[in-house]
Amino acid sequence: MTVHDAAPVNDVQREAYLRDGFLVLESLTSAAEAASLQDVYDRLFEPGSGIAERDHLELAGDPDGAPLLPQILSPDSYATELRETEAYRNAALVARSLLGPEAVPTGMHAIRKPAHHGVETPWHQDEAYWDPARRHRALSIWMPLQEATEDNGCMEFQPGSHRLPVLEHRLIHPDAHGLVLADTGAVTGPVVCPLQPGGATVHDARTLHYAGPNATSEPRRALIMSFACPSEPLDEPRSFPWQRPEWSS
Ligand SMILES: O=C(O)CCC(=O)C(=O)O
Repeated sequence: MTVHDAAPVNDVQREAYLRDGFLVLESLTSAAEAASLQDVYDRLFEPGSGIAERDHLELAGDPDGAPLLPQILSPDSYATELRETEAYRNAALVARSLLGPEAVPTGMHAIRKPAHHGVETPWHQDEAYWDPARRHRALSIWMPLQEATEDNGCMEFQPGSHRLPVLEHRLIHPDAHGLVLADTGAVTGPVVCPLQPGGATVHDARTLHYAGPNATSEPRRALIMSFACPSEPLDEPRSFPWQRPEWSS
């Protein structure tokens, strides 16, 4: 493990994160721990696993068809093992090191790209999903439970895009829950970030990011751990007309 209590992220890594809006961590936890979470993670996505309807979303496809990009919100409420990990403890240290001591966990989610037909997660900014009337200082730590490659849908980031405002988004599909950037003109030089098991990426709430389709014969499992400082009201609230009405209820 390369993360230590006193210095979870070194100065070079912090500078890179502030400059680029993302960071690759070769070792958030051990490969063994990442692999040990696969079974419990997969069970959550099985029919009848008891996930509440509001927490089991399809991001991309026709909800009546085969899941293309299924997401589970708060998977750690259903499988508390996901919280009792070195990865989560280290993720909190990394988040506090980058955002400051006031950063707190704001939830986990899981996105599983099924073998062969898991589709792309299109370019977007996470903040496009959030309350437009508030200022957000937040990041997400994306940890695959197996190797992540360009073939199975590893993360890609546009360096420096965290300095952009929230750009216009739209729904990927009228019946689905995922957002896509309306115009990908700001994606000028994406950096592809393959990872070995145990590694993770960190990205700012405004960093443009993407993950390709899964063309392999194994599912691509990603656990995303999010952290934020308390949000504050904006003097001039924004409008995000692409959001679904239920997001603000
Ligand atoms: O796992 C994926 O496919 C995309 C993840 C993502 O968009 C995120 O972590 O914000």
